[in-house]
Amino acid sequence: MSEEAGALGRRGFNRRFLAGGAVVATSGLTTMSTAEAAPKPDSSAKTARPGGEVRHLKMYAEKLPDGQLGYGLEKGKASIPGPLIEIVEGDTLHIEFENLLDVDASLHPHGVDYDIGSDGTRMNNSHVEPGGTRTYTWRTHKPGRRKDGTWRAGSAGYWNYHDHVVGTDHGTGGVRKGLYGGLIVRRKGDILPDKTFTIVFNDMSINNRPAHGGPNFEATVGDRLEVVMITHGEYYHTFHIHAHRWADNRTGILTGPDDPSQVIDNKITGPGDSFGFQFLAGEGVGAGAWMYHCHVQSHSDMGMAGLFLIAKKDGTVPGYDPDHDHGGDDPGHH
Ligand SMILES: [Cu+2]
Repeated sequence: MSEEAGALGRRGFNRRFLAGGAVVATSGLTTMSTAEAAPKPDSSAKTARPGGEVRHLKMYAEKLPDGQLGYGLEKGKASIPGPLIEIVEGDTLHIEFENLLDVDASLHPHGVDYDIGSDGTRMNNSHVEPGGTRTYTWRTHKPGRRKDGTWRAGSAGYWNYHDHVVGTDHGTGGVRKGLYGGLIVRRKGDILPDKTFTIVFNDMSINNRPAHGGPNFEATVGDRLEVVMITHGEYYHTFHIHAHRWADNRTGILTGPDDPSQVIDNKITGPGDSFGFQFLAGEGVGAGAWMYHCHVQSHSDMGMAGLFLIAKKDGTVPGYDPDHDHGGDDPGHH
């Protein structure tokens, strides 16, 4: 799709595999996924289609020009984070994974259902040798009542995938060098965002960028934004956004006036964690260069910060001073 090429050149945007099957920029058109009627009569938001489809995807692991490692949907187009994968409860996803590295690699998911052969570890011989290909199958299920009467959670959630083989049997070297990405499993009827951003605190970096080079994310006031927040590496962090809040539940959106979820703007997160949420850009506060950062003070001082550049309708961002923006601006660095 034409959006792909543009997305690759823009920092902070990673391509994603949409629930609807199309691959577009993360900044792209959620209208391309199959939307169905909104769940509430007074809602105009687009919502997730019913699950139950079988999808196919090709993924590659390869070395990036700077020596880091990435996953991509096409050869030569790997990124850090890897492509955002988005499916709906009930879907099955077959990923034909080709390893273009000169070492063993794999794809290991969190949150979804899979047979042992799709575990992506050396323990059960589900990794891929250099030059090799393997199809990993991820399944998902809807919530429902078990035979014993207990309630079984559905697969919906903000999850992640990563290598589990490079460097050590835990993929420590692969994760450190960038082999990770976001995985969203939606529930039928979930509200779809205008834009999704994947933010990964990996050791002391954000998305494996240099210190003080955290990615900035561009949006316009009123956009429905979605964050997939993942943590990897050695440290615990706290994720904070300025002037915006979210509900600490599955979606970040309160289900109604009686939803008991705590509304927060700061959340502790440790290695292997992932969560996500949606919010309206500039709601009640307007356009601006709104910071996000790790709130461990020494970590933010060491450069774990970036900006949501939320523009007015005319495209300007009040308070944005590029000279004071230590964010890495290099479009060539994915
Ligand atoms: Cu931190």
